[in-house]
Amino acid sequence: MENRMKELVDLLNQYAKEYYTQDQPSVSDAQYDKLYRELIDLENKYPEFILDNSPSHRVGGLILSGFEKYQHQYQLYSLQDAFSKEELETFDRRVKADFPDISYVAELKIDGLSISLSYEDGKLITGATRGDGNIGENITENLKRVKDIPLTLNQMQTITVRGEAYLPKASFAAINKERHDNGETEFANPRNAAAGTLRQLDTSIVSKRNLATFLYQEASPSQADSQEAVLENLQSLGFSVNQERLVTSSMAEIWDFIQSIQNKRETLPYDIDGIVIKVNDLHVQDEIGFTVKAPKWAIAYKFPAEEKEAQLLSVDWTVGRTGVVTPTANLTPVQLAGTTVSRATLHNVDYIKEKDIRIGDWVTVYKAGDIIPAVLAVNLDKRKDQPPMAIPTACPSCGSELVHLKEEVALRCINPLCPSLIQRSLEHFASRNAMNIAGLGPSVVEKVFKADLVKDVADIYHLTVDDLLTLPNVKEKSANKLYEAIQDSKANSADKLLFGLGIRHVGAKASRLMLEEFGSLKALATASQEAIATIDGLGSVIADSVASYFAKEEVGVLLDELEQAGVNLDYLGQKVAKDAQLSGLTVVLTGKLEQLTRNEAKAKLESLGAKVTGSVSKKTDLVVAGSDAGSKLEKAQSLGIHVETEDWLQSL
Ligand code: 1X8
Repeated sequence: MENRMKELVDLLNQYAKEYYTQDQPSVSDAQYDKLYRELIDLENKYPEFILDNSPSHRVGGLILSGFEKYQHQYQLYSLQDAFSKEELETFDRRVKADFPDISYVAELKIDGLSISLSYEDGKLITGATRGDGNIGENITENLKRVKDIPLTLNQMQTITVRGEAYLPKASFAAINKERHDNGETEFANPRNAAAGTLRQLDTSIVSKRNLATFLYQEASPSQADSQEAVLENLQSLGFSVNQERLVTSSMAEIWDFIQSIQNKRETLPYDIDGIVIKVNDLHVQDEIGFTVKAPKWAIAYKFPAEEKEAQLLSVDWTVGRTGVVTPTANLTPVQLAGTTVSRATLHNVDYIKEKDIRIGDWVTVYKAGDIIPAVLAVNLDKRKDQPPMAIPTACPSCGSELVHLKEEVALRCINPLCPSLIQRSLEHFASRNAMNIAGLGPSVVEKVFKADLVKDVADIYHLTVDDLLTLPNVKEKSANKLYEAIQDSKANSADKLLFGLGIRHVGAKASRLMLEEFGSLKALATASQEAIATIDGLGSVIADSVASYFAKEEVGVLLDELEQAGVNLDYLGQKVAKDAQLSGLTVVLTGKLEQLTRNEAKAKLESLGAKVTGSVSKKTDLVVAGSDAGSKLEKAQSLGIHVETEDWLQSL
């Protein structure tokens, strides 16, 4: 029996490897399933013979309660970046000044998540995320469910290896399609999807998604003499190793390699974001050494942001809450950095005029900051005889004349009664960092506005449950909830209200500073521009804007209406703080929070009187640490500072 079980395990592992990493299965799914069932039957009968590397360890859901921190035995380093041929040549000269005869290995830089795997006597013991390079998270159970990570090695070695976990482009597309069909939010790119998957507390989700890996480093001291030998060794131990690489002493050849990879980047089944170049000889690596953060014997060439050509079909002009009218391009769909893009920002009118962008043009599109699609330039060679783009002169929402203020790039609707502007303002008023009225998002705002129930922010406080029940598709439960949320918001500290009014240039922080100083909205409303401008951290632009806002007659009327409706106009921040639980304490937040956003946690701490700062020092009284907390937590521990959890914060 034992022999048959071993045979089955070896066969199944071999087939899985063919299927997942070589993309050439030698047996059908049905044949695989048959063998797998035979193995499971045997394992059920003879649990004492279950092998460490049985594929049965990879399935079966576990619900974890969280991830523990994992202190890396060997630090994970970052890489120095290069963005041009010149920077690579500088690197090459520096290395060769001391070691003229060395060669390099150029490898693909995988756009995934760095992982570290530790094996003892050939058996996988822990798998962890990179974290800050010193402390990561122990995600062993999830990594065991990544099918190309060997549970046991081909030799009984004790070794720690490093690599990248990624989601193949095709799997990413399939997951997003499913999420789309289920009405769930889609992942922005394969990297985010991979990160989201590895942070799942339900391990069965990892089993379902086809995460894969490429290993490229031995972190524990290596027997090998060169990086090339390390890669060969990793492969013979059973790891997935990327085959696309070049060993050469010539930076010119590396540059050609970079070009050739860049040309076929799109056809690769996974995302890459550059090429890593390492000194091949490990002994020379040792001699060259490290900076605090990165090895001096390696450099990462980063590809320029991906660009695609698409045809500009039409432009939507939309009015924001400040009246600014922004153009968005509708494009022929293109694949860009992992997603399908069919809309992209055109920024503003001046941008369109300056580049003379016309409907029907072929334009290059890229993702700014790798996330937001934007139009970069026009391909004039492909222009036919389109006329220049018609710039609207009337507001697309209310039809009133638009203005193009001097010194502004934007086109504005200055009609304070513009429906679009009012709806955006109401959305802003209800948003999280303003009055935080849950349930009053864009679709409900549109409904109450169209039903003539709400024309300005004060009207929100006159809404009754019966009013809400007249709206299309609003049921009793949600009407009651929204009504309660509106009532609750009346008690907010007035800095939330001030921010919610959406005065130009006035953000959440400026709102708080002004109310700390003046104590109430009424006092601020009668303050002079000069008095406001003296507040530390504010400038004359904000002061001008605030003073002229409150000078308007209709604003006075609005404040009266809010007050009559029972909305609090006083600043509550300090008052609460004086005798509050955390009064006078300096608190640092670190790590990822699960239940609160960082802003909410900060607001809660501040409402309890704490001062929240960004870095840990001897002056820190308390650290609240979420998951994945790194150097700040370590520092707190070394200084003997009291540490609390998010649950503790929630319990206050
Ligand atoms: C990060 C990465 C490296 C490699 C591939 N992909 C990455 N994301 C490689 O060496 N082939 S090395 C690395 C690092 O050292 N931070």
